[in-house]
Parts: sequence; structure tokens; C-alpha cells
Amino acid sequence: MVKTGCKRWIAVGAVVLSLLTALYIAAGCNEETKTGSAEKAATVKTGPATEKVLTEDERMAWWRDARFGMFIHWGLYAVPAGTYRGERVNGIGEWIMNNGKIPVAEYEKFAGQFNPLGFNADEWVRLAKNAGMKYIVITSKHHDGFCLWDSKVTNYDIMDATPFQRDILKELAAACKKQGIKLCFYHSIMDWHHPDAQAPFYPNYNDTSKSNPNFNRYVENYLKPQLAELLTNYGPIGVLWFDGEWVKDWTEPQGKALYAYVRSLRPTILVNNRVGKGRKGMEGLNKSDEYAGDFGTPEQQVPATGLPGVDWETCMTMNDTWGYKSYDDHWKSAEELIRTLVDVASKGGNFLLNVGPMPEGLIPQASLDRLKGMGDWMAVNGASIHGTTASPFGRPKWGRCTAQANKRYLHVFQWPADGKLEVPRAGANADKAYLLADKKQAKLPVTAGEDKITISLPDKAPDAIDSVVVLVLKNK
Ligand code: H79
Repeated sequence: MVKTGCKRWIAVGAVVLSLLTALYIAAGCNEETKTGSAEKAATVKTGPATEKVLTEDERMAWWRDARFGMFIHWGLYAVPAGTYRGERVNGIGEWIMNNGKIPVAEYEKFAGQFNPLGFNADEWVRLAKNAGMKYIVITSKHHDGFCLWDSKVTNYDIMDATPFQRDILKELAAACKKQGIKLCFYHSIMDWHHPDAQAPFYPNYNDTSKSNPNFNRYVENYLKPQLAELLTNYGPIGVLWFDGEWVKDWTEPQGKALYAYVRSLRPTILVNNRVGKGRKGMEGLNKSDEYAGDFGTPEQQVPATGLPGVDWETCMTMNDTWGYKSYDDHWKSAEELIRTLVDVASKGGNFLLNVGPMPEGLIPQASLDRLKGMGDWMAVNGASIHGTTASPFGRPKWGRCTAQANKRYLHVFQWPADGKLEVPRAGANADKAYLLADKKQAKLPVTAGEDKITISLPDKAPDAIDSVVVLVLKNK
């Protein structure tokens, strides 16, 4: 049910914000202008938020440095956890409402069972931080429409519909602020619960041939007011990560307008490419000049050679589901996940790795084990990931390379049997080399040939998964 008083207030707010958006664009402060003027350090007043105007590079800087983040898919789907009326439902866990053909009124009942007393925001944030992650993207609302925060425009939320009655996003925002992690929201444009969106498409909520004549009402009176709540009441949100943009009623002009709206509320926020219609399937290409959005979003895949010319972030699950499924035990190993993180970084991308917490508010042990494995590796080798850029010489046969200033981080997956690591010179002159795991930075012998630099390695690899050799280049 909708609280009409609040709804009216939000509607008035939305009009004011739209006016501010118009002013903002008229003032030439939107991304499309690309003036690149760093000296333009004026502040823009945007309702409660007042932020510096940044250039695109300045706005992207924290995200490009971060390289590694935690995706959290959590909602009512954690309650059935892949099983409905005693039957296992095929597909990803958070799609159970659609794949199990569960009517809205039936699915709503899971809210009464959602009481995650084990939830501890500080612990979740600490887990991400200890794994070497710099940001968290959590599902404020997934396709099922259930809201993890206290929304004023619906009762289908954690506060009004569950026995838990604690604002999960508020608690996470406080924990992230305390621990220095950026909080970001995943927000689905598709909504299987809302009567003006895809709810009437039951039994296939995802029917892309269907249209809802009231869809614009959903966008103006529900989607946008909710985004205003999320962007003004939860501190400086780093990214809005849209999804479900493939519904028939969503258009690229709407995507561009929503992008402008979001940035009018938070000028420095980043928005993924799924705000508009620019992506190609799961590849996540983002032709940023034509389409709205700041970065591409390859899903469950790493582009073979990166995505040249655009910022991008691979999102991936540790098993085969995003939302918790009690019987999915098809886990990737910590080794595979570490090497995937390195592979992504070596191609200039970010890695957003998912956890699907259980209905009690706890993260599955298998996920904790993998986060620990990654954290142990990152504690030693984090400098070879954070703040680095793509390999200057592609993918060597022994592993991967990341770069920062005059350093090249050589990620050795296959320790050479003859003890000689051959590195393409790519126009550089070597100064010295050492193992990143070696606190004393004992020098490894280096010889420079015409095309390659050869580093002599100790017999034993310090890390069976990925040993990092730091090659320091001479200033030219
Ligand atoms: O939130 C997680 C998933 O629930 C959601 N995205 C991640 C981050 C998602 N993954 N897969 N799907 C949703 C299934 C969507 C598949 C398709 Fe399509 C939608 C097939 C056709 C329309 C996406 C858009 C792929 C091609 C076009």
C-alpha cells in the first residue's frame, strides 16, 4: 500500500529536482559537455547534497583505483533459497519468482518470514575490506520489487512488510562510512511486483514482448522518488548500478533522462551502462558517446582483451547463483577467483564479486572461505591490484601484468622451470626487480636484451596461485 501523504511530498520534491536537473544541464555541468575544465571547482547545490563539480576523470578516479568490489544480492528470494513448494526451481536464485511462476500475492508472503537476526552490517563491511575490496554494491531492489530500505512510497519493504523492521541500507551506510568503504546500490528498473510495471505480465514477468500502458506512471511516481530517497538519505553513494533495462517499455531517451536525474541528485555519482539500452547481451559493451552510462558491465565473463576505450567492470558469482540457493555447491576455487581478479585488472577492468547471504543474515561458509583466501593473497599483493592500470604488453604466457607509474607487477601463475622469467621490454629500461612478498625487497638478477628483459627467479614460487615480481623501470 502507498502512503499517499508521503507520495505527494515526494512528487513535489521530484518536480523541484527536475527543475534543478534542467538548470544543471543548462549550466553545462553534465557529462556530455566534457569541457574537461578542472578549474571549474564551483559547487552545485542539489537539495540536501552539495558536491564539487568534477571532471569525468576525477569522478571515475576512486572507482578506477579500487579495482575490486563486493556485490551483494539479498532479498526475499533468500527465504525460498531455490525451492518452492518442495520443488527445486531451475535457474538463478533471485529469479525464483519468475522461474517458479509464483503469483505476486504468494511471493509477498516470504516477507513475513524474512527476519535476518544474524545480520551485522559491520561484519559484512569488514569481510569486504579484509578481502581487499574497496566498495560494496547491494541490491536496494531486485527484479522482485522488494526494498531493503524504509521507502516512503511503498509498504513492500524491510520496515513495513517484515518482522525485522531494521533499515538494512541505513546500517550498511553507517558501517561503510566508519570503515572507509564506498557504498553503492544495485537497482532494478524491471519490477515484477508493481502493478504499473511488470506485475501484470504473470506468469512470465520477463515477457519482453509485453507493454504496460501505465509504465510511465511507475517511472515518475515510484522509480524516481525511490532513487531520490536512496541518493539523499544514505550518504554519498558511489555507484547506481541499474539492471532489468531490457523491458520493452524502457527506452534510451528514458535512460538518458534517468542518468541526468541521478546526477542532478548526486553530481559525482557513477552510473552503469544498464541505465540505458547500450549494452549488447551479457558482453556489456558501452558505446559511451551514443548511450548513457559511465562504464560497461560484462556479466559472468571477462572480455578476452578488455573493452578498449571504455571503463568496465566484470560482475561474477562464486557459484552459479547471485541470490542464495541452499543446494548450489558449484563453487569456483579461491585460485580461480584470484586469477580472475588479476586477469580483469591486467585488462584495465574492475572485478565485482558476488555473495548471496542467507535469510538469517549470514554469508555462506563457502563464500567466507573464498573471501579469506582472496584476502590472504591481497594482504601481501594488494599493491599489484589497487591503483594499477592494464598490462602494457598484453598477456604473457606465464601469467599477467599490471602497471603503476614506473612499476610493472608481473603476476607469475606458471613459475618457470628454468628459473628465467622473460618479460617483453615494450620500450622500457629495467632498473631492478624484487618479489612483492619479500619485505626486504632483495634484488633479483635482471638482464636486458633488445626485445626482452630476463629476471632470474628463486627455485620456489612464494605463492602457488600467483607470485608477484615487481619490475622497477628506469626513469627515461
Ligand atoms: O542481478 C543479477 C541477475 O539477476 C541479473 N543480472 C545479475 C547482475 C540477470 N542475470 N541474468 N539475467 C538477469 C537474465 C536476463 C537475461 C536476458 Fe537479456 C534478458 C536475456 C534476454 C533479456 C540481457 C539482456 C541479456 C540479453 C539481453
